[in-house]
Formats: sequence, C-alpha cells, structure tokens
Amino acid sequence: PGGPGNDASVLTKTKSKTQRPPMYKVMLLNDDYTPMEFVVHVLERFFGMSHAQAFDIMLTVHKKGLAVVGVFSFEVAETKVAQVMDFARRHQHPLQCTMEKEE
Ligand code: TYC
Repeated sequence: PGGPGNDASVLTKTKSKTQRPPMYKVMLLNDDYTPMEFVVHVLERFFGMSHAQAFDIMLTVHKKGLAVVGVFSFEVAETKVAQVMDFARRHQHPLQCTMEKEE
C-alpha cells in the first residue's frame, strides 16, 4: 500500500528519451603575450586540429577575446584544461584555458 519502492512508483516514473550526459565547453582566452604560433601549436597538439583550423580558431580568440575550442564530457574537458595549462606554464606563457557546463 503506497510508499516508495513499490511497483506502482517504479512504473509511474517517466524517463525522458532526450536526456544526455552533461557536456562541457573548453575555451581559450586571449592575452597580450602568448605567441600566436604557440596557441596554434596547442590547438593542433591537444585538440587534434589541422594547422589551418588551428590558425583560424587562434585568430578568433585573438580578435574576440575567447572561443570554444571543443565540447567534451567532464573528465575529458578537465584533462584538456589541465594539459593546456601545464603546457603553457612550462613554456612560461600566460595562456588561459577554462571549461564551462553547456546549457
Ligand atoms: N593575442 C596574442 C598575441 O597577439 C595571441 C593569442 C591568441 C594569445 C589566442 C592567446 O588564446 C590566445 N600574441
């Protein structure tokens, strides 16, 4: 007779067919000091872009201040951000990479 966990409450649960795992936008931020070629290299190396693609996105960041460079699961996004931030730090460039949950 009623209560959670009985057959009725299980059967009346609705399941959305459109639910998906949350995805995260990884973004690159502009600064005045990181060399353009370094940013292009980062996009090729960590985001699998062609040179032309990487150059295009780098210019977008340079002109607009930031750009989304990819959309990934939480774990992959976190790894990309960490890899870029570590690589930039090791080369002593102030390049910033961040992630944000997609709406
Ligand atoms: N603005 C930098 C320059 O003029 C180039 C740059 C592009 C830096 C993109 C960061 O995410 C960035 N050297």
